[in-house]
This record gives sequence, structure tokens and C-alpha cells, in this order.
Amino acid sequence: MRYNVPVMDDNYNLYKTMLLIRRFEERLLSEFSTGKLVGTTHAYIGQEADAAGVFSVTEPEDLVFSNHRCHGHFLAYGGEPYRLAAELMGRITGLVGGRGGSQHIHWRNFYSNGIQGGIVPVATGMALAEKVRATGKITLVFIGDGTLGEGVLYESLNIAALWKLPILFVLEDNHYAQTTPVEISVSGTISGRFAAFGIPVWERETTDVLEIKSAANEAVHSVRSGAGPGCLILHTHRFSAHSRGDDPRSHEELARIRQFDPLTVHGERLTPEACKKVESEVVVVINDAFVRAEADPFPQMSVDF
Ligand SMILES: Cc1ncc(C[n+]2csc(CCOP(=O)(O)OP(=O)(O)O)c2C)c(N)n1
Ligand SMILES: [Mg+2]
Repeated sequence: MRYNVPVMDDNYNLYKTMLLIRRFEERLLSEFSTGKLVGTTHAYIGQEADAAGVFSVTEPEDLVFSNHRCHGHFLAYGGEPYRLAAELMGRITGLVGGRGGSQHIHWRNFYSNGIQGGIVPVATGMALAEKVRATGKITLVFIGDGTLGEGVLYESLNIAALWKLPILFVLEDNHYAQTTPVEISVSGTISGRFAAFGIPVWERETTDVLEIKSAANEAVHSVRSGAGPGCLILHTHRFSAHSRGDDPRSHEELARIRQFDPLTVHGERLTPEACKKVESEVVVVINDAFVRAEADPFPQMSVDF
């Protein structure tokens, strides 16, 4: 079912997924500087444990709605790095024919959209459709702390709770919305926003993929059991700039959050030999993805939209 990411049922494969995301994003940022990629991009570096932990406990047929920072979610979902690289390079072999770029991708049951909060009511409606059809699939929608300011989120929470929809809201709090710290943009508590609608919350402040996996497992199980929506709040850290250069944080702050590197935290559970083996496997996949993508043709441009 999945392409390059094996089922994440052990420490080795959880680490491999996180390293795949890290190396993909690093390559992406370096390719941008050479002008080979189009549009913009938002790297997931630092937050890899969230995606790996969550997708290690979902089913391949579950529905996923992501946002502007979608590459890590897509790769942990099992998406092919080559198709993603081709999309970022605007090639016809890209996930959506080279027309979506970094933020607007689709493959199987995975969708992303760059408008903050815009995809939340869509995800809620899709969760309703799955409930009506009794497919047993759950829907996941990823949002950031900065998206708590979007009113449409609360309309969706209300309907999801009232109609007991099988949807899990995954809130990744990386403490910033572009350059705005969460402290000056979110009143009260994040969990309180969901609790106000009677939605149960699982909340973790960690970059340990095993802790995230455990919390995600409980949340996913609750939603799949028919109990209604759930919310998984993951407090994390973004190591790279918001997009490609906008970062007001001090060197001291960046050095402080680096101590929470999920690869270091989880890598200590593997032998040095195993870490090297993962590295060598991932390097081949990433290189192959970008080299193949670059050789592919651009789509024909047409004025007939
Ligand atoms: C409706 C809307 N307003 C503004 C933007 C520009 N924008 C893109 S990402 C972003 C910050 C998002 O912050 P957060 O939700 O915390 O996600 P993060 O970038 O931290 O992952 C902004 C303001 C947008 N994409 N959509
Ligand atoms: Mg944020």
C-alpha cells in the first residue's frame, strides 16, 4: 500500500520515516537556493516525530487533510518522495501534474491546502460522508497553533461534536504562526478551545516519537470506536524558518530547541550501525527522487482553464 515507508511497527522504521522527512526537507531547501524549484515551501524539520507517531497508528485507507507544511505528513502517510519532488519542480509527473506545488497536493486519500483553516470544514464534511457510508475510516486534519484564529475551525468543531463525526483534529503547536509567538495570539488554553465543544483532548509536550505514538493510538482508537471527534495536541519545535528565510528567533532560542531534536531522542534507541544503515538507505531514496524528478518534462501550458 505504502511506497517507501514500511509499516512503522518498530524503532528502526520509525527512525527511518523521520530521517526520510528530514533529508527530503534539507534537500528541498538546498535545491531552492539553486532556483530549481518553483513557488514557496514550508519545511517540517524538527516536527518529524509528530507525523511518524500519528501515521504509525492509522490505517492506509483513512482520510488525511494537511496544510501548508504538508511534506512530512505526506511522506509518513507513505507517499512517494519522487512524486513529491516532481510536484515541487513543477513537472508533469508530480502528484497533481506539477500545478499544485508545495502546498496543494493530492494522492489517494491525502489532500493538502495552503489556506489556513480552509480545509477543516472540507475534512469535517468528508468525515460525515464516511460516517453516513459506514466505511469505518476516520479522517485526520492537521492544523497549527496559528490556525486557532480562524473562525471556520469553530464552526467545524461544533458540527463534528454535535454529529459525533469520526474526525481527529491534530494540532501541532510549534509556538509560532510565521513570526508571531503563540503567547500573543492565543488566549486561554489550546485544549480549552476543544473542550468547550465537549471534544476529548490528548495533549503531549514532547518530541519523543514513542510518546506521540502512544497518545495518537489512544486518540485514533477513540475516534474509530464511534465516540465522536477527538483532538491530539502536540507541542513541538520547528527548527527551520517559517518558509524560506523568515525567522525572527535568536541563535540562543534555536540552540535551545535543537536539544529536542526527535532524531537524537529516538536515535539513542538504535545502535550506531543501525543509524548508519538507515542513513545510507534514505540517501539513495532522496537522491533518486530529486534526480529523476529533474529529468522529467514540464506540463504543456494551456490558456483554456
Ligand atoms: C487564511 C490565511 N491567512 C494567512 C496565510 C499565510 N500563512 C501561511 S502559514 C501561516 C502561519 C501558520 O501558522 P500555524 O498555523 O501555527 O502553522 P505553522 O506554520 O506554524 O506550521 C500564515 C499566516 C494563509 N496561508 N492563510
Ligand atoms: Mg505554528
